Amino acid sequence: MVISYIGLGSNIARASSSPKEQLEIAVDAISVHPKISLEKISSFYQSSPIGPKDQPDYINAVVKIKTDLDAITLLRYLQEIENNNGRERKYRWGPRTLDLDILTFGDQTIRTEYLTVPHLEMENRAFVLRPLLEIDPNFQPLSGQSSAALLEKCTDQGIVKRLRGPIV
Ligand code: A4P
Ligand code: MG
Repeated sequence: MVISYIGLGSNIARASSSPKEQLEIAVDAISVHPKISLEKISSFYQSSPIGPKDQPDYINAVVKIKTDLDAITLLRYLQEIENNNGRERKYRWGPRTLDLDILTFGDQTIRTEYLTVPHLEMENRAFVLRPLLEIDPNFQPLSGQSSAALLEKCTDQGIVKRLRGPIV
């Protein structure tokens, strides 16, 4: 069993699902996999877009799972959930109905064409750090810097609201 953290994000609605509902659907889909056990879900956070600014605010969250899957199989499953929820890949860091990123996978370092773990940007992003530290205050940043120092560096990233997470 490996512990993995997954980052969730959405900033465009799909049919009748708001970004918040898209995240709830994704959490459900992650939790029903027979080889995934959902351990923790953070609150949902509203954040300004990082990257191109001409897109709506995001809703972000982080979940902690335990799994028997290997990393690439987990990635494929997450991509299947994205695709089932109307994900289109138009341009890097552009708006999306659903984005699921593997932040960490046990203590593994993976650098392949399809998968980079730990996620390269995770320690620079308040929308990852805030929910991650909410569910695991003792999380040790892999860069060796303190989580407080990392958060301090991204205070200007406009986390504007904290929404209640899904009821589980
Ligand atoms: N890939 C490599 N490593 C991973 C990983 N650890 N987890 C590959 C998931 N996928 C990984 O991803 C492109 C390819 O990355 C995949 O085919 C997979 O093989 P994508 O989801 O299609 O494209 P993307 O999301 O546009 O690229 P990227 O680099 O994953 O973007 P990010 O880093 O996810 O950033 N602002 C706010 N406030 N909140 C957000 O959630 N998200 C982004 C997207 C930009 N700005 C944001 C937010
Ligand atoms: Mg992504």
